[in-house]
Amino acid sequence: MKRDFTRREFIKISGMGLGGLAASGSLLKFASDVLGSGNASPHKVLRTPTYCEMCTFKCAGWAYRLDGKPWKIIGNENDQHCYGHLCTKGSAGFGAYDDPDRLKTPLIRMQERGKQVFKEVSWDEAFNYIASKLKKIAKEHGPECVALLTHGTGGSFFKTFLQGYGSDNIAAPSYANCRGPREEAYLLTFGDAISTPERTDMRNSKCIVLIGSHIGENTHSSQVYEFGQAVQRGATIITVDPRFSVAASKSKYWLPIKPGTDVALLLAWINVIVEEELYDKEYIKRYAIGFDELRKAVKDDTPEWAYSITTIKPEIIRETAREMARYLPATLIHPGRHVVWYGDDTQRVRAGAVLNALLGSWGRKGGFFMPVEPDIPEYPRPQFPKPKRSWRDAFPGKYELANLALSSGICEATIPSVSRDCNFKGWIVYGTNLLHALPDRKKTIEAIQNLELLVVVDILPSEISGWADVVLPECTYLERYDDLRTEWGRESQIALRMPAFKPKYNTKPAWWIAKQLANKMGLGQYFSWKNIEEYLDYRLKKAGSSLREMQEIGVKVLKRETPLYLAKGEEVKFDTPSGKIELYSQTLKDYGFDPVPRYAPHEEPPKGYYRLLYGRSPSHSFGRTTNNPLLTQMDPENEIWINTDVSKEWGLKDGQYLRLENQDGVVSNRVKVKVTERIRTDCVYMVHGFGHDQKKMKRSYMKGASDTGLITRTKVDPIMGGVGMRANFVTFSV
Ligand SMILES: Nc1nc2c(c(=O)[nH]1)N[C@H]1C(S)=C(S)[C@@H](COP(=O)(O)OP(=O)(O)OC[C@H]3O[C@@H](n4cnc5c(=O)[nH]c(N)nc54)[C@H](O)[C@@H]3O)O[C@H]1N2
Ligand SMILES: Nc1nc2c(c(=O)[nH]1)N[C@H]1C(S)=C(S)[C@@H](COP(=O)(O)OP(=O)(O)OC[C@H]3O[C@@H](n4cnc5c(=O)[nH]c(N)nc54)[C@H](O)[C@@H]3O)O[C@H]1N2
Ligand code: SF4
Ligand SMILES: [Mo]
Repeated sequence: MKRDFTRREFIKISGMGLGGLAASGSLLKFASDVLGSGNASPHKVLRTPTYCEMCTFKCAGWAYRLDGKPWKIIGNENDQHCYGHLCTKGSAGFGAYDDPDRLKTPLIRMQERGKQVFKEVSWDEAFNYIASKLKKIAKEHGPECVALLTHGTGGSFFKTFLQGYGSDNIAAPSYANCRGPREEAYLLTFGDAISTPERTDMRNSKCIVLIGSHIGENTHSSQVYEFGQAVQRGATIITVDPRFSVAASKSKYWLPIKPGTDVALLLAWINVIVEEELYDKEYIKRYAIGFDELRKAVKDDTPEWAYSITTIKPEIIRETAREMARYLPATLIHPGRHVVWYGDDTQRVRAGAVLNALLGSWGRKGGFFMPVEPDIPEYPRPQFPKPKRSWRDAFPGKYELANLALSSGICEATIPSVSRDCNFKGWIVYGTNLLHALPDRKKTIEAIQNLELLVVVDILPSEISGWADVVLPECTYLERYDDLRTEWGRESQIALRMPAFKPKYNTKPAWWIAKQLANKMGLGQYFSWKNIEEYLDYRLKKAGSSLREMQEIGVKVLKRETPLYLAKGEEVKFDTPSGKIELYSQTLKDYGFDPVPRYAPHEEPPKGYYRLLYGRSPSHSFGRTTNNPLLTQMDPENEIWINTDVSKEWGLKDGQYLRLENQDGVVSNRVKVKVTERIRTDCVYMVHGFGHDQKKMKRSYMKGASDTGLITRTKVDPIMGGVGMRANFVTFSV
């Protein structure tokens, strides 16, 4: 197949030189200048609104066709997820559309699971197969024994399907394996979550503290954009990271902390701010409870104490604490995003939340703004049946502070055990490659082997699809409508995704798949709309717009009725049990946890081993883009970062290949060595999303190594079940 872009053309469009951020609006002008406008032009330029699905941040943009062919995708300037700037991956959306390895037609498994022997079937055959299995499971075990594992927009239609069927067991790895502890920590402290996009007011911050968050490599557009604005304004950036990240390179202070010891640093900062009385006294007095208990708890957590644990010098800890206080309340301790590190993650993030409270940054300019979101009624449908059981029943007395279902919990509860009266029998998997997203692959495969039905809805023959009984090929986001984007932010906004192209091959959008399957199951009443246009138009009219208007504008900004920040001296009731910001959490105490975060040491790497750290490439989203024809040209494989001294000790050279072996004897694929001063000597680092072992994804097959494969050990957060994945150590096998 002929591709539509050359590499050079793509790099130009995606603006790689700008730290992963793409240029945008000006290209539009370029288009009309070069091509002429009006009837005289020999070329036809058409644009349709979309929001991006290259990751799940949903930046709104425009997909351009030139003479009917893919041309470029750029950001929508009214969009608060991206401010008109898509990241490199977002600009490469046509690569997903054009990938010749895409799933092309529904498949049913013919031989044992994992052998990948499938027959091509019609949609109707696939639906008949799934419907008969689902009916059997409902009859024999109850509909609650089916779970939906989902990540991505179209998943919402399968949620409706599953709830109509009678199960509420809906989980996303982006909770237990990503940001769950963050949401729970902020709920416990301030009574509200951080969510997506983050309510961080970085564009106005005077001081930003990044604990691990590697913004710039993590390229969520508005986060990078606002961070960039802060850097340009000369805000103080303090980055805590064992690795000299891109963010660290923009920072006034880089604190190369010993991995796993951040709680000690955070407590020492709290100690300095409390003991030197640098906190926002009026704010704390008015809004917070538990200050005296906090002061008592951190009394001995001095910078000198923290030095021996973190390796960060006491004078630097004091200096950075004073710097934070100097700019309060416009100081932001960034809450992080992928926070499942060491199993004490809710407490670590809570220590940051407590620090934010002391600095008075919640609800204040330069700290955290008060987000708003559109309130659009659902399309009318009957009440869902009330499930008799939930995933929680599989874990009596555990993870009671989790507010969402745990993907890892569902996986565990699928493996038969005498202590459970029901195990999961069916999974519907939408847009999540569980063999890369969940650690401990052996366990994931064991769970899968105990299923009576595994349905995978994907665009690519991902590893998880290889284990499916039925594979349903979705069309890419550029070929479909989806539900409205209604995420919160500074403004209340609605964004529309509509097709730029007809679906290629025999692929279909999620809304169609879920609706057809519902009809087959006799659940059509939950999808009573005629087609997606009618569904969207109904909802949009309720919000004072219409499908027609949205097709023109892409993003609708609704009037904001409430202030962005707290007013001076405003009385506020926080949504916590006490109605105040809880520096001391009685809830945690009641559940048997530390009411004020405390430090506990983590296991050290054995001699000759290094802690395995992982993160993001600016030009890939997890493993979902590592087969993208445009992006693989830029970043074809990952590397293992090894400190220069360590490389000398082992006689390793930059650019050579080796294998990694973890503490349990698991050996990785071959991976290229990057010798660098930019990482400590006690750890190594790699980008997640490489090392695919799915032959059908030709460009990514066996390219680089998989961090997931090496993560056989986890540390589960006892508070909410988040799965800490940085508990693994590797050595080199040359
Ligand atoms: N080892 C390790 N594990 C991790 C992480 C890590 O860094 N290291 N990161 C964690 C984090 S932060 C998160 S959020 C999770 C994310 O992990 P996942 O939830 O698995 O997310 P992705 O990898 O983005 O999902 C990929 C799947 O969605 C498919 N897909 C892409 N677009 C579409 C579409 O439009 N429709 C459908 N139906 N499918 C589509 C892709 O082909 C791919 O199979 O992983 C977590 N797990
Ligand atoms: N380009 C791109 N951008 C993305 C994504 C993507 O796939 N690609 N995924 C998105 C998603 S869903 C998420 S959740 C985010 C994840 O991105 P973030 O939330 O920003 O990153 P983390 O995975 O928490 O952290 C990675 C960093 O933590 C450092 N680190 C490792 N161990 C420690 C430690 O013990 N202490 C400290 N202080 N630092 C440590 C690593 O060196 C690395 O720099 O990125 C989002 N943005
Ligand atoms: S951050 Fe990038 S990949 Fe993610 S939605 Fe935005 S443009 Fe797309
Ligand atoms: Mo994530």
